[in-house]
Amino acid sequence: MLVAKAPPTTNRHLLSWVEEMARMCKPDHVYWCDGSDEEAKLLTEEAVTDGVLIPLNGEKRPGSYYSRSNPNDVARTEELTFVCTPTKAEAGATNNWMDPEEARRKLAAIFDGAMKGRTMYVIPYLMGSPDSPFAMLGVELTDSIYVVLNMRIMSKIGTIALDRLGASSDDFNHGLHSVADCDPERRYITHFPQDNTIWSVGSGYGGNALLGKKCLALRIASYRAKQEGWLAEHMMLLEAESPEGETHFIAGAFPSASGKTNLAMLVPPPEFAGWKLRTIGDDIAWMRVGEDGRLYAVNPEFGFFGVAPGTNYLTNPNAMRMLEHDCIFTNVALTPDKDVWWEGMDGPDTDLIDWRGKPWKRGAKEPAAHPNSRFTAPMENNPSLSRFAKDPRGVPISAILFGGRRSTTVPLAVESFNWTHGVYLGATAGAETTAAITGAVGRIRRDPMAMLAFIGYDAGTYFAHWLSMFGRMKQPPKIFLVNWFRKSDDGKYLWPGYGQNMRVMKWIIDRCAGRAGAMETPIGYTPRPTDLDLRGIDASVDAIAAALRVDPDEWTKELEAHADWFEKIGGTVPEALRLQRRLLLASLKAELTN
Ligand code: OXD
Ligand code: MN
Repeated sequence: MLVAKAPPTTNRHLLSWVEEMARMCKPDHVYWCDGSDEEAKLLTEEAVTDGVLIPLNGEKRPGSYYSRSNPNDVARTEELTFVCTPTKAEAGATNNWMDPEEARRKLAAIFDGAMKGRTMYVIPYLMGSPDSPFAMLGVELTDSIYVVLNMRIMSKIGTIALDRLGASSDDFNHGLHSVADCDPERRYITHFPQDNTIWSVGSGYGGNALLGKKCLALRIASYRAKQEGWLAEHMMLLEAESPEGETHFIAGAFPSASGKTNLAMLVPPPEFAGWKLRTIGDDIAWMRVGEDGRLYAVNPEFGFFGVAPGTNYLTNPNAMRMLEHDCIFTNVALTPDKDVWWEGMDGPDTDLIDWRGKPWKRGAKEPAAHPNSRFTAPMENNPSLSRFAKDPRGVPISAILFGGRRSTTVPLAVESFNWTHGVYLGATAGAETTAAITGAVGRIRRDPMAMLAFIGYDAGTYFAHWLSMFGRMKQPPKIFLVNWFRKSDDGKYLWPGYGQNMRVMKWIIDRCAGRAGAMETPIGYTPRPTDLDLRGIDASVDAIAAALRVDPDEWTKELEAHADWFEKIGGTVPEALRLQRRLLLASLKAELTN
């Protein structure tokens, strides 16, 4: 049993805020987390006693636990996520907006007494390396023991964060979270960028409840980055070392659930023996211009909160090894001997218990694991972790990739002509909607820089900020648009994907080093099949040529759709991007009339 002790800080800003929030939420106890292993052991025991966690098979998954959420609470809820800036214009057309006063009033009514009979856990936490001047501090108050145990994996919690805060600073994110009655009608994820505050109520789901991740490290951080001249982005970070010992660092923005984690843990095919690819991050990158004028990136997280279904020894062997011990699994399926299973794994050999806790017969139509079921894994578990993963200075980025799932139009890889054009490619990137996102399946959802759900302010102003970064850099990274998901007319993927993406990565690296060829097209430089190392690939030349093709008709339509997208964002879209669109359209027209 955890015993509440006196607050381990004299910081009066923190103490008075915690008191004020406790007065509103009325918990029975307030417990300050110190982040120790002893505390984690006691919290885990309590979570098991309360039925929040189920211990998994100690031989098959040592140190690992299983959790099942309320079936109404299985994903981020973008429609209930708000940016509460003083004016609606500051939040822009792509965010839900609520007046800050109104939001506080509305949520205070739900928080009022929401923690009666519960404990309020105070989690001081740090995002970013403790030695880095760029780390960000937050304090999350929550009534969820599941949140505490996940935050412990995803950030550095407890004394380490309080020490960094010190006795007098009020520069910390004020995060308040309660699962309350987990009623979707009373669920709100609200951000107050000007006050460095987050209030989240009614959901225990990771992206809504682990406030250090999407809420702080992306929405609030992107707002701050705009004020301070850096970038907080939804990007994986990868180290690639060639057999000759040349190292490049690559950042890649891809919409949720489109293979970002797999790319961050890529295992090259046998023809690329000697190449070493290592993970720095799988979801978030903070990037600043270094003294040498290059763009340096850090991953502020300490763990991976990834989608389980589809992960297997073929798609992501490093992730499978990472998940062998000391993880938390949420909403996957359970085997009779208390191991985990999800769609995409071999088998199952037996009937299962599904993510709702119901018996599941082999061959049943309904998935056994929820499609958005998750693992939470400590960073050190990853066998491909880069030694630079927690370098406080970050790593210098050679290339930035923007991607998305597009079955047509977007070639396997395009290198931008320049920074402005690269920003344009990112600002107009999109992905086809899948069954996991509400709305018509197969429609293009524009997801600029994969940040649609995470820009903490107006999207047009965000594009202008991206453009302005160019002037701060002496050696800007090259920008590429990639698409692993293009299909043939009969619906087959043209490119094999996964580990084979190494071939595209190598071309990208070689372009950065000025070594590889490319073809100039109206929309950017694309590799010709001969520019790619295709030794041993299991795909036809025709399919690869089709994956690489720029079709002027398709692109004319695409650019027309970009006009609608810019229209939707409104008057803050920078003129440089509007002009860029017209320029690209003019080159396409010229090509079509030739
Ligand atoms: C996401 C995630 O939804 O990383 O993007 O969880
Ligand atoms: Mn993500």
